[in-house]
Amino acid sequence: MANISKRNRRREKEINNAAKNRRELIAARLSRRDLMRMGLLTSAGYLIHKKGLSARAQWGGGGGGSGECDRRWWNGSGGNGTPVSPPTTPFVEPLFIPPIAQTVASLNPAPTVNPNTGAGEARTRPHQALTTLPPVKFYEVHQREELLSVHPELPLQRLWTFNGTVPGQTYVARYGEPILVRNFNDLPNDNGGFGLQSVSTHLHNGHTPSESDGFPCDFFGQGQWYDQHYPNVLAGFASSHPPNGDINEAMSTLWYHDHRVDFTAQNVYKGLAGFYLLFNAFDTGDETTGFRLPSFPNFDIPMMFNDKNIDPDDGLLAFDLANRDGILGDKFLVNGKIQPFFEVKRRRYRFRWLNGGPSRFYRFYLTKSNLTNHPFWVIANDGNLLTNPVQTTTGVTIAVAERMDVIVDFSSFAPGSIIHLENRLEQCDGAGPTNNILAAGQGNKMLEFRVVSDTVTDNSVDPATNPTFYQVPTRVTERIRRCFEFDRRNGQWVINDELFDCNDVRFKVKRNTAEIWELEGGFNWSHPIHIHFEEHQVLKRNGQTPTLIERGRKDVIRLGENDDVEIYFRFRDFTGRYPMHCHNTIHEDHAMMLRFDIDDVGNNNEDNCGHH
Ligand SMILES: [Cu+2]
Repeated sequence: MANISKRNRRREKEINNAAKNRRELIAARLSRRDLMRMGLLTSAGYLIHKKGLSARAQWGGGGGGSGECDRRWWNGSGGNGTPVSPPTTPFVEPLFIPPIAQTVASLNPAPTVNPNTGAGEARTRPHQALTTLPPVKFYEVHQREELLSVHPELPLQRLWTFNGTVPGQTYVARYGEPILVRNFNDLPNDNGGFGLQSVSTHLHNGHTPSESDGFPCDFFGQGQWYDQHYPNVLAGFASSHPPNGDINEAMSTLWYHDHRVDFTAQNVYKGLAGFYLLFNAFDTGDETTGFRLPSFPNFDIPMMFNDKNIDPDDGLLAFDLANRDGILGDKFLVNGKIQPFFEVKRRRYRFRWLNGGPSRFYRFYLTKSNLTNHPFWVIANDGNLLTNPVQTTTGVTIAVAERMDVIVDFSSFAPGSIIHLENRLEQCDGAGPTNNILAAGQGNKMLEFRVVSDTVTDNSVDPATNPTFYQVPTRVTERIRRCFEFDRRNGQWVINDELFDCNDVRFKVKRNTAEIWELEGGFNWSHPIHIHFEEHQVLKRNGQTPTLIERGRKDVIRLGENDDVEIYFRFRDFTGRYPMHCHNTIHEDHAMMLRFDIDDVGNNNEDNCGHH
């Protein structure tokens, strides 16, 4: 920073001032729609620059595609005028492992089928399956503020937590064991700069009845609570595969996160996310049984990745509402800590990698100290276990909300070896990655693995022996084909030209039927699209058979520039409302999402393929 010219210093000041002004708007809890109404946004969706809101507009620059990253300093670390975060020393703190959620003996008042509004419950619809799939475990979770450290060289942060930690407590669930979570909103009156004290908690990838799904418009306020019933059943249990469901629909790495309409990005950025792991008789959590995957919790480690910005003035987490394209941070967090280290023994580990957002795409490599790649095995994507492990020496890409379970074997390393988990995917702004792969050592180092000398046994399966996990579920003829274009209109984000509206049922799916959807991406933007309730199979990507990693089941589909993807679904067992949305949480809030309902009639809306 020694050779920065005076002009650059002035520019840096402008960026900081503009960011400060924007933060005041954010602290006022104005949504994008409020800003539009107040005339503070241009028709293209940028904040007006007259009042010193948009550093980007003043400069006239802005990150846009490859080559622009060289100019990143001009636009701030995250592009779009975000100030550069203060420096922090990497790899000084151990990886934080979120605690396992503990049950309570009972809940008082006892859960009821109908919403217990008299006692403060915010649910609006009765439970569909509380009596047929009665919960055998009960949890009580309080969403509350906690002062937490993201790095020892930064002040404590006022984060929003589930029971006190970021990520929140990890649920360890089993198929055949329904649970009920009583979720309290105990968030404080002062939001500390950003975040809305109104929440809806979604269990991402759950085959969950609608009223417990965490639909974005099922939000609830401070002092209220909401009972969420997670049946932990395999899809098809009450339809195609009675009574236990289709084993080939088994899931393993789920996560939960806030999904409050219009405010998801802020609330998740503030900390409201955690893991939910599902085990069964095959994926047992014990490496001597079933598929013999590395034992939980010692050798089976969930890792949530986030990139965030820190205000250089006060060292506190900064959220930039104006950054409508998507927020890129210049600080990289694993399980809530900036660049931690993790000591590993000389054996195999299962890592459950989750891109927690808000907007960045990653491509992860394991970089050895001689700058060569350590190969690893991908055993699961977000649709969970693949048919067979897939080895990679060229990394693995993870879009927001995607998960990749990998097996890494450290047995060939000498004690004292250092390996870095490195993101080498170049991305200059929220629009999406450039798809340039940076050279080893030139990317973002997320985490440092330190190999320790302890002797250790390893009873886990060797992926090189090509074990078989689940088959891709068999298909039935689809009832209908629907088509969706994901695009940008007037600075907002639309699906088939429309913004999200809680009450607008865009189409109805007939329960227990199959559908094929065609999803089409727009020019110059990447969108990780998530559809709630049932996993899909990717039939075709741009007319081609998808890769081995994408071929099985998925719950997030990556739509790159002008991509055309065909996916297949069944919608079984439960009814109600669900969303499809972009999981770049900034796009989602502004308002690339739609509502569809599952009922026993269905309709044929949005089937006008090729005529948008
Ligand atoms: Cu998007």
